[in-house]
Amino acid sequence: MQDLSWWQHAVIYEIYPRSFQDSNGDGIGDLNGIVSRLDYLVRLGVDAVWISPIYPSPMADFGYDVADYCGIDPVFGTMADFDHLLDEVHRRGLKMILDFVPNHTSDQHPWFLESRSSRDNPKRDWYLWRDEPNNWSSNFGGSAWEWDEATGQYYCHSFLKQQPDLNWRNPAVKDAMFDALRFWLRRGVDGFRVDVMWMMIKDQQFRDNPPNPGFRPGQSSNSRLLPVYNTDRPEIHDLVAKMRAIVDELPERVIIGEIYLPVQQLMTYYGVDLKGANLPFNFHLLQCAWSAEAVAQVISEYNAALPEKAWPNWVLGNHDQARIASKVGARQACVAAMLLLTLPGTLTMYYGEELGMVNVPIAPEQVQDPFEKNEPGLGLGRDPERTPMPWGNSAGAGFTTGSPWLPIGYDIDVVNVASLEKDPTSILQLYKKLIQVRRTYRDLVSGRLDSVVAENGVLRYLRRGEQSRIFVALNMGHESAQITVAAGTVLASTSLDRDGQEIAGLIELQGAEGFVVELSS
Ligand code: TEU
Ligand code: CA
Repeated sequence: MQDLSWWQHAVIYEIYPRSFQDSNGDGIGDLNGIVSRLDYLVRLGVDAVWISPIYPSPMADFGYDVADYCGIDPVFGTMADFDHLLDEVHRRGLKMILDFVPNHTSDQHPWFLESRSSRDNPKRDWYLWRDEPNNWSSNFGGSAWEWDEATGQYYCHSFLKQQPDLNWRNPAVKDAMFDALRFWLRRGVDGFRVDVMWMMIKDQQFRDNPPNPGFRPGQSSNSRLLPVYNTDRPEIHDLVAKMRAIVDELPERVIIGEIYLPVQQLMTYYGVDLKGANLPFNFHLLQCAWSAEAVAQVISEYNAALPEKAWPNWVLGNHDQARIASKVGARQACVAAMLLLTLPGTLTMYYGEELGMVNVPIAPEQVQDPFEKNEPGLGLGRDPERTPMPWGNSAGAGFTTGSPWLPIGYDIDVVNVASLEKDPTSILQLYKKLIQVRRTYRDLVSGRLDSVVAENGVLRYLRRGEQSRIFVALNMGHESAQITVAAGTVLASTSLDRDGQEIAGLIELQGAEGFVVELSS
């Protein structure tokens, strides 16, 4: 256990900074706000925070359009505020992971302003300019190519037209971006989550993408084509290895790749000799159906595909995905918590997950997300999962004294930190309990995962290492179900009422009940 890096046994907590805590009443979360809530994160028991982008940005995509990789947007604070936050994070024994957005910049980044100023500008080739567009589409709808009247060419944007894609084949781009990584590493950050890692390099010949035979109306328009030539290109792996080498210039740093790919392709991002991403994000739990069979399948498939010595990781939600409690319901959200916190490797939680926070309905006039604005009415918008963290049940939910940038949930009388911290049987207490159990029983982090079985709506599996053998049973259905358990002691149960019980033999699990048992032998 001692030889694990911090990031291997970490529970990482994603903070969407606009929505975590506002400190100055402008209705938008900020760095000083995060500082004021760090003690809560310590009580919760997480090990690291990943903060979505805080760099200067016109906010066309709420920070994923970066106008300066080495600064702080005034809406979030100053560089001094950042240094203070980093100190306060480290003083509490926590780690800080920043979001790095290498695929594209803002169209207001000085590099792009230069690039589009003329065809012979030295930075022209820093972006992807073409005389003719191909058929590639933007993730946010429409063509990936935008006509530039002044210079008579098209530029490529995988997302908004305000997010032009960088040309990662240009050595000067690599140098400039690697310098940005080093800037933050030297300031003391502990790692990076790399935005759309699998999209960074495109086909050199810009070949057209083939149609997607699986496309169905109602899906985003980008799904009409298979992203064969603009994502997951073979050249990406050299680039990821180079980024990893830079992060490894300092000890104990981590690089996490945001990658939405099938399991086999995902695994290639660990790199040759595991010299790629430390953690290619595993999003397979948030894409599968919520049934014992489907989850058993995902766990087994991922476990089997993991390269030798590659470190696993699991995710239940993020700022682009419907909240887990909305997908599976309040009771199953507790089962999901137990599932996540008993799986091997590094875990990532999304802020509010520990409260059972749900998606908040967004009225048309409240929409902020450009994805929803571009492709309205398909349920693609991401505002519902980005609403303010409810700290209390006052008007601004303890999030702001002003008017929040997105509406606050209608359920905050019940779903708020202050109330849930007082309630001994709340989902928040369950999260705290499970995180503590994971800290105590390190075999839950690094032990083997096997005997994964789905039966009668119950998912069960074993975790075992040198110190312990731990049995997990999760009733993913609504009906009660019987299971047989070898003799052991309950370490945690979703209803928080079996803890410490000695059990053996035939046990009745209520609907949506789960428990973690340390087996006696
Ligand atoms: O997301 C990439 C990505 O794949 C998403 O666009 C996803 O497909 C979509 O949100 C539907 O779920 C990253 C960031 O996480 C996202 O917030 C940014 O908008 C995007 O990149 C562009 O930087
Ligand atoms: Ca603010």
